[in-house]
Amino acid sequence: RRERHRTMTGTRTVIPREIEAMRRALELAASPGVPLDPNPRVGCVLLSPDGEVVGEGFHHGAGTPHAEVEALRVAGDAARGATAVVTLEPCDHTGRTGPCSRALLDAGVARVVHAQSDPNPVAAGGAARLAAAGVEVVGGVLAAQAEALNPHWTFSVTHGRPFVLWKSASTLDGRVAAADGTSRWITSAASRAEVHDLRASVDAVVVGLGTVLEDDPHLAVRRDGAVLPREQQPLRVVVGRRDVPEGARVLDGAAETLQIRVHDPEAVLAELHRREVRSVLLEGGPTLVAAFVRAGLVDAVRWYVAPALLGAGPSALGDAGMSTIAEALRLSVVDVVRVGDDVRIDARAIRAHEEE
Ligand code: AOF
Ligand code: ZN
Repeated sequence: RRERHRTMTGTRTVIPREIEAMRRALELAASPGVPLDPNPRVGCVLLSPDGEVVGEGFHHGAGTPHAEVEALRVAGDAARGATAVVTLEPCDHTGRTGPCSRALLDAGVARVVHAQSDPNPVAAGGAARLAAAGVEVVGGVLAAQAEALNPHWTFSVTHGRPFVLWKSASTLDGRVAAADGTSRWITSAASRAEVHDLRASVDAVVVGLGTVLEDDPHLAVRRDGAVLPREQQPLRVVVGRRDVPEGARVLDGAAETLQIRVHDPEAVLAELHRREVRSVLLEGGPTLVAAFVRAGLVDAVRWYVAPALLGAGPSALGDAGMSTIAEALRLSVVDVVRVGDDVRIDARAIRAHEEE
């Protein structure tokens, strides 16, 4: 069975052996223990002209060799005339390391089969460079699987800002605290434990200064009661002009903390993008979240609903500039799950251009 895939230069055929190698490259890219960092997960398999695997490699994180370079090192002379099967279009730039396009050419690789095209404007162009040098290039093979390995990275290099996930927890009647301000333990222990995994899955956790002043949150990731090591913690970000009070728990050194002294969400995200933050978890409060919603900068929502009623008390979202039902921010539900006694809802924002 021969599968056809679109390339930059028309349609070319990919042999089953190459698809199999791409599956292996995807597996390599997803190797456990690879830290989530500013760079994508990438895997590479080198096939000799008769289809033997002569080298394998994957990227271990920013500053280390790219997947292709790893595989070329393993293959040595066997790379001459080989086919490189790689989950991301080879890069064409000198960043923390050199261009993979050049490394593949120098090694005498004859053919490149890649999955996702590199959406990073800084690094892209490898396919064109290789094709211009006479290498056969086929792109788009299992591209959706490759993209799914790096959703936040793909989003952020495509949009020039981090992916924004807003997390909240409320009673069934939408209260995030009681009228007297008490808000601890609205949701069950199971939901609260999950929030730590959610934090561990992003590069930064963002709150407004008001939330720091009112709730004094720690914002560090804990597992089984123990705070994870500092280098595994997402960046804690406090947005607001006034100083964070001395003794606030976010200043305790368990994780790095950054204060951004502007209110404009665009400026906040621009600063985080500059620091190569690919994803942020927005954890309140209502004023900061309202500013993000107003600016169209909430991409997804994770909500825990506790089966409780309060009847009074604040809601999760402040005035986001919507005064009539037609202006509501509409979400599309991705997943609904029971967690302990609570219901967890995952939804993503529907952008104007996605509506019929
Ligand atoms: C590849 N193979 O294994 C990876 C690529 O800072 P640098 O030099 O590591 O470059 C990072 C960019 O290079 C990254 O954003 C992405 O566009 C590309 N990563 N490219 O050919 C790899 N990790
Ligand atoms: Zn590279």
